[in-house]
Amino acid sequence: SVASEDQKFCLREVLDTFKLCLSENKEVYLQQYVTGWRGLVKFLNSLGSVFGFISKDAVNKIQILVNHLNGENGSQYVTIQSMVKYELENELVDLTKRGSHPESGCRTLLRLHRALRWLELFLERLRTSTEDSKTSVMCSEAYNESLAPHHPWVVRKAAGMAFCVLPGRPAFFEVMNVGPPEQVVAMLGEALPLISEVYQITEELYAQHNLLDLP
Ligand code: 1PX
Repeated sequence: SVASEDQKFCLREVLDTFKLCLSENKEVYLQQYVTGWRGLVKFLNSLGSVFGFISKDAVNKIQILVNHLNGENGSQYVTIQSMVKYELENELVDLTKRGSHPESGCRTLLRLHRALRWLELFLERLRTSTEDSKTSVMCSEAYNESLAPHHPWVVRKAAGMAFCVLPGRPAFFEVMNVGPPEQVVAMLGEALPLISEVYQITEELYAQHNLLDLP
């Protein structure tokens, strides 16, 4: 039935939401960015409870951004660009050490932004992988090149342990629910340039404002 198809998880739809993030003049809509992350978390949850500590942190950060979006200054949070401008002009960001703004949109989004780089690297490896490639290896390589340098030892250790129980490539492709492997590869080929663009635009914005190391 239509209803049961609705509930079926499909990664294509999740990755499509990142397409909707980009405005005509290449700004990034926060609402769509958050929606994209919600879908990814749903996917992560479907992989099992071992990933609970990861999705819990992601949900936490998503919720902080949603609160900003729904807050009384929500109109300042329409795009990542407007958020950065608003929070900086109003001194709502802890720039050098943690202080009175531990939940700024800027520092919170930075964590998801780094995780988006992990996603980009992991999906690119999946796209170019062969039948006997190991998801755990692709995942940890992507992690080491993106998030790991920002995480303390204990988090890196826990992440490494979780990666070890990732399903193998065939089962992983199944859960993605996109179709046969050729279709997964094609879908990734279409989705990746957009994820990459959202990442690059955010990266440049943060670099311009010296926000890449926010505590
Ligand atoms: C087909 C592929 C789709 C896969 C979708 C998977 C979505 C993954 C979502 C990961 C979101 C991770 C957000 C992490 C943010 C973060 O870096 N937080 C740390 C710093 O925050 P703080 O507020 O303290 O400055 C925080 O310490 C994090 C703790 C949790 C552990 C984070 C490990 C991240 C591993 C990412 C790889 C996910 C592996 C999924 C396997 C498919």
